[in-house]
Parts: sequence; structure tokens; C-alpha cells
Amino acid sequence: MASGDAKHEQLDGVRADADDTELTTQQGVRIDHTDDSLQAGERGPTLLEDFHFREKVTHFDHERIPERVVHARGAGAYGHFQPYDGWLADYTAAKFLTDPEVSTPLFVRFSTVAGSRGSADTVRDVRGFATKFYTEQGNYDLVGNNFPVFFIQDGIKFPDFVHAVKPEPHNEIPQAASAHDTLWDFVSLQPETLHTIMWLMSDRAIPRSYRMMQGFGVHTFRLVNAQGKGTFVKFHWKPVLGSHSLVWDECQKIAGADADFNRRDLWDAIEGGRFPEWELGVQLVEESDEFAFDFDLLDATKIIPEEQVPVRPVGKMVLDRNPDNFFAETEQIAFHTANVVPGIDFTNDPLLQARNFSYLDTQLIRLGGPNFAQIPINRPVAEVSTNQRDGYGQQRIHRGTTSYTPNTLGGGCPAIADSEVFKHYQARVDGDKIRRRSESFSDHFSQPTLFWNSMARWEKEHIVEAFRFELGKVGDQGVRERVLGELNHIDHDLAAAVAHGIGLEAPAGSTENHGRSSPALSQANSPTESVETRKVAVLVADGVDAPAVQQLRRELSELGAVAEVLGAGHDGKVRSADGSEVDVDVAARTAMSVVYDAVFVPGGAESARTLAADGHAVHFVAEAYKHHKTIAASDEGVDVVRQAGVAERARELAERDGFAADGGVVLGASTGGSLPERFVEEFAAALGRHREWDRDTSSVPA
Ligand code: HDE
Repeated sequence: MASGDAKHEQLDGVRADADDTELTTQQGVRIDHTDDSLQAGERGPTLLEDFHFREKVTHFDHERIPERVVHARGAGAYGHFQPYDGWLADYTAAKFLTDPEVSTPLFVRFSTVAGSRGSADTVRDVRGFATKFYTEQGNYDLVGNNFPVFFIQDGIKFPDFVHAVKPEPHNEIPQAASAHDTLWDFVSLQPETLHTIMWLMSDRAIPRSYRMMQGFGVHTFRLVNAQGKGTFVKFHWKPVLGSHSLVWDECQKIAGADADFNRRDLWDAIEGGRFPEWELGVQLVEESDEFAFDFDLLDATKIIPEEQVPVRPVGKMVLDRNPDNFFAETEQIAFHTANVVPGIDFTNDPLLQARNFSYLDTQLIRLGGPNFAQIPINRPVAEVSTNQRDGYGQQRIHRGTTSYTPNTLGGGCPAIADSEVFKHYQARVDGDKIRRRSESFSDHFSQPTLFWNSMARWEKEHIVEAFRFELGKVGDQGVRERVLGELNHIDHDLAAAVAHGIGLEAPAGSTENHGRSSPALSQANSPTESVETRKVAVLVADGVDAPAVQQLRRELSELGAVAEVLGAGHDGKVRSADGSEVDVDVAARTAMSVVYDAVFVPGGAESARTLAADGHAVHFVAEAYKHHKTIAASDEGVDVVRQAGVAERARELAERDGFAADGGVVLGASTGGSLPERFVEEFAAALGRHREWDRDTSSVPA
């Protein structure tokens, strides 16, 4: 039985530590001097015989490999998956999905799509969500995204789409951004992109955290049970912390303040022992119901609404270990949609069929040859025995004289397996050789409309703003107009609102909105009360009310949130009102509100005076408010909120009643040297709601 540690036991054999070692060459020759090359005389030329210099520099020259052509920017972690029970065994022979005793080791890589390896995390983009399960029956890769749909229906369009969205070829601008002419030119001419474009313009494209986003297998796959019966399946990952997003203004600022925002968040959560978790769920469709929908199950631009086919829980994934070496693990991991195990099979989705070609092909150039499956991160924990030989980077010493089937000289080995083998699902295929899109793929508007109709008011506003931003960066008027024409087929109000923002007339006429919605599509319906791992900034200066800081910090940390003390003026320590010292975690000037979920300004007359006179601190509060975050202040700390010119109603209420918890703003006075119980309660409740979306922040100048 594979244990959750089977992969790590395997990797321990190649993990290398420099502790207690001495410098050598690659050949193991010990070296006592690596600062000067071997020269002919003190000022003379370097000698060819300096093998240490040549080896060192040659290796350096070859350190880089091609970045992924898409999804170049990513971050990964190890974990494991365990099914809750065995109900799925009726549908699949895949043991890792059906045996609750089996914990399967895995590695997940999250990514953005369009940007280069060094691009910022918080760009507007799809996020990759690729999982390699090291199962007892071989590696299974679920190479999904955080959207349930894709931009194109047939893989032959993938190079066109990617060329359109990537930086433009003449000047390689813009980096990691879809807001440019070529992408929108393509979109305006290719209506099949529209459903995924709606997702891209929505908050789903700017997740707060990899730990707070859903994952989807996208395609309809096929489960096959022990009797060979097939069932269509869509895979879903649901984050235990709920699905939450940033706001666009914040994203752009974070790209400068902390380009590694999502990567760091994942790393820190795992280092801090707050392991991210997702539930794996499936939507199942009997083969007899293949044509029961008003779209084609093979069309990857369509979802099956969850209200129509519920997502049934299968098991849980926990990520609990960071990689030791980014390159060796996160960069060299090689996913492939065709890495399947018995019990999971493909459908004729033309996008999936193309991927089954592309992923193997791309690893050959990226990882330099056909032996990439032997790279430690890619090695299965299942036994491997093939007749494939040689090639660049061969790691194995295959013994014996035979590497062919059949043979007698090698005792007939590797023998043909006779149990738990992968058998391709048997299906009759019959047809003319044609190059034509199926008629059943031709409805490009109903589901974008479904998505639009399902959004909360604020989600719709964000979508309109996103379209205005993106099209506002498009120089070509024809492209802008054509996109508006397409939006008009989705919803006239949407098209008109976008048109208004980019100075164009609303397109005339429109397709009638069908009025249907799917509540599961809205993030407003994915709340969690949890404050786990939320980051709270506590703004302090000399003279701060130390007990308030300690209390909030302690009580939040008991709930799993992380409070960081930001010192105005300096870091190190600040002197508190009672003469004690408060440790500062971060100098306020090195931090921006955008990397926190909430802000607390404690009292202490001197501290509050300093903060209210400090433009950075005042802006910090105003900006957090603008981004709909939880704001709290106690005693004189309220003066800083007043100085920021925000939360007027809460301030009035606090003045009248001595306490206010209004629209994500908590204000109050300490009593008997501590914050009242409800202060922290209300603070945590607001933080757990993620953002106060109903707050109108349009006039806040931050
Ligand atoms: Fe990919 N995709 N893709 N893709 N994709 C790659 O493989 C490709 C598609 C996805 O973290 C590449 O190893 C084609 C859909 C993820 O390493 C490449 C088509 C979905 C990752 C490739 C698609 C994805 C990739 C680039 C259209 C969501 C990152 C480097 C037919 C279901 C995996 C590599 C990682 C990576 C090709 C469409 C997800 C070139 C041809 C749909 C998460 O093989």
C-alpha cells in the first residue's frame, strides 16, 4: 500500500545537503581555491588547463532551460489525497479515488498562463492548477485550471490564441497582460472565446490566494469501472477556505509591492503549518445521457451547471510540504494529460485530444530529451519496467541483453501484465475524414449570458470595469467595436455599460437575455466564516496602547489569523504608553496595505498623533478601506481613521454609542485596559466575510 510518504521516501535518496561537506569538482576532486582562475602570471591570461574554472563556468552557461511556452510562472507544493469512502468504485477502477485506506502522495503546481517565469503573480489571467498523483497504479495528472471552461474548442487553435494573448511580437509588450490589441482582435473574431473571456474579466482571474480558488479538470473525462462501464465525469477542486478574490486596483499595486504575492502566500501558509486543503468532487453523467444537454459535453467552452448535475464529494487533498529546490521540483515537474491510470479515460473532446499530443512533445524540448520521466520529481512510485533505452540523460543501468518484446533470452521480461492494466475504453468510431466543427459546438452565447446573470451586483460591476480597463488599452477602434458587438449578444446592459466607459455608443439591438442563472457560479455564494491565515496589519508608533495590540494579536492568532505589527517611523521596537516595549514585525514604510486583509489602529494618544500626521499611515488606512477591507480602531486610533477621511457612518455611530460595527468597520473604546469582547468578535466576523463588497468606495482617493 502506498503511504502518504512513498514519494518522499523515494526522493530522500536524491535530496542533497551541503552540511559537513567540502568543495569538490563534479568529479569529486577536492578544491581549495575557487576565487581566482589559473593564470600565466599574476596579470596573465587564463589557462585552458584550468578544469575547475571551465567546469564551473560551463555549467553556469547551461543553467537555464526553456521556460514553459504557457504557464511559465508557477509555484508548487507536495501533499496527499485521500478518498472519504469507496462510493466512486461503482464508477471507476482507479484505486486512489476509491480506497479510503490509501493516501496518495502528490505534487501541485499553480501558475499564471501568459506571463514569463519572472512575471508578477497578481495579473489578470487564468490560473493553472495541475496535480500529479503518484498512485500505486502509476502517475495520474489532473492538469486543470481555476476556470471550468477554456477559450477555444479545438486544440488546433491553441497556437493562434496563445500568440494573440502573449506580449506582442514586435516589442514584447505588455508582459503578462491581456489588455492589448492582439488578444481583443482575436476575441472579437472568435466568439467561442467569450464564455472564458467572461470568467477572465471576472474576479476569478485575480484570486486572493491559490489556497482560495477552485480548480477544474475542464474537459469531460470518462471514468471506467472494473466491469468496463464508462461514465462521463467533470472534476472539481473546492477550497476549504472558500473562493475569494482581490480587487483590480490592488492587484496592480501588489505587482509592484510583492510580485511574488501568491507564491509567497502558499509558501508561508505551508511553512506556518496552516496546510491548504481542497475537496475533490465529481459531476457524473451516465453515457445514456450524453445528449441530454443543450450543449455538447465534448465542448470545453461549456460547464454543466451544478444545479443540473451536483458536484459529489470524493475526498480531500492537503498540501503540507514546500519543495526544497524550486528548479529541481517546481520547474522540472512535467505534467501530461495523457498520464492516466486504470479507471480514468478520455473523451473525444478535440481540445483534450490535442493536449494529449502537446504535453509529451513540449517536455522533450523543455527537459531536453526522452528521459524526463526519470527526473526525480517525475518518477512514479509505481514500479517502472520498459524496453525504452538510452537517450540523453539516461539514469538507469538496464542490465541484461534484451530490450524487446517478445524475447526468450531475457526470460520473456518485462512480461505482459495481466492484472490492473490500463485498457482503453472500447468505443465504436465511425465517420468520414473531415475538417469541420460539429454543429453541436455552435452556441457561443447562452453560457456567457448564464455566467453574467449569475453574478452578484458587485461582481457585475467588476466585470464591467475589467472590460473598460482592457478595451481602454486597445488602440484599434474596429476591435473595440467588434468586441462590443459580441458582448451585445451576451447582454445588452453589459455591452452598453462597457461602451459608455470606453466612449462608444451602445450597440444597437441585442439578443434577448434568456434569464437563466446558476447560483454556484457566484463567489458571493462561496462564503466562509474562517479567518484562517488572514493577514492583519496593526499600525503602531511610540506611545501605543500595548495591551490592545497584545490582546488583538493573541485572540486573532487563536482563530488562525496572523497579525503583523507595523511600526511607523522605524522597526525594531516601539515604546508603549505604559512604558513597555512592543516588538515591530515590519517597518511601516516597507509595507503597503494591499498585502494585508485588514488593518487595526490601536489607541495611545501619542501613537495616534504620530500616525495621523504620517501620510503613509493615513494612506494605508484609506487604501485598505478603498479595497473593501476590514478596518478597526480603538480609542485614539479612531482619529487616524478620521484623518483618512473614511468610514464616516461608523465614526458617527461610534461617537453616539461608544461602539460601532458597521460595513466592515469596527470602532470602540477599551474598558478597564482591554478591548471589549465584541470588538474582536466583530473584527473576526468582518474579516471572515473577506471583503465588504457593499461599501461604496468610488470617491476614496487612494
Ligand atoms: Fe495547457 N499546456 N494546453 N491547458 N496547461 C501546457 O505543457 C496546451 C489547456 C495547463 O504546471 C504546456 O508542460 C494545448 C487547457 C496547465 O507545468 C503545453 C492546449 C487547460 C499547464 C500546453 C492547452 C490547460 C499547462 C506548456 C489546447 C486546463 C501548466 C508547458 C489544446 C484544463 C502545467 C507544459 C504545469 C501547460 C498545451 C489547453 C492547463 C504546451 C495545446 C484546456 C495547468 O503542453
